[in-house]
Amino acid sequence: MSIRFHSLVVLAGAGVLFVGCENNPSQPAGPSSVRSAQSAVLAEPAQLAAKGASQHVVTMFDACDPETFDAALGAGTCTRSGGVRFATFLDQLGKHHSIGAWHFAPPEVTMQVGQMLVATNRGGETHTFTEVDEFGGGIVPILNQLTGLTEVAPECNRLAPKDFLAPGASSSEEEEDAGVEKYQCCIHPWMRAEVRIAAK
Ligand SMILES: [Cu+2]
Repeated sequence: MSIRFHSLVVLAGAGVLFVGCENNPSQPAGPSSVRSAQSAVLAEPAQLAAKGASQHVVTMFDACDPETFDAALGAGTCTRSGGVRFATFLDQLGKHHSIGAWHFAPPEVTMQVGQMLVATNRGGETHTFTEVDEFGGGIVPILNQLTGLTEVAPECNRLAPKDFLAPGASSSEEEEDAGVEKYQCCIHPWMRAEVRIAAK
């Protein structure tokens, strides 16, 4: 099987690459009305401690191999050392519809109204931590195809540049409403977390 990439669009400032495949051109993400959490500026632990808020952290992991990911997607795509080669990544995705090294940990969080939810990228690639009504595909058509997530989560089409979390970056928000929230990566849509928020 050969997969040809013909369009690479660099999102300025976010260091993220969108990959379009020839049957399914990628759609640019619109900047408007992002309802998800991720916009907030990184909250330093000291600031949180000062506010007296307790925080729950979801860590975003991947295992990209810089040499092969950068060769396929552009320099700077992957900033960790070693890992899963790009061809293996695509092959595994096609076979299993997900690849476990790319994940949110923990996948389930239980917390209370008034507490902080923090997402931190400890991988080598850019990820998003996007609240969605229902889990679905993301913004990279080839990854949607390989995972079988052909129905794109609409929230992923409304991302702003600040929603893209580069390696080392975090986002945080204070949870204000009780309920269950779903979060996914809009690049790697099998990366998911469910957050249960109890009333105070
Ligand atoms: Cu991701």
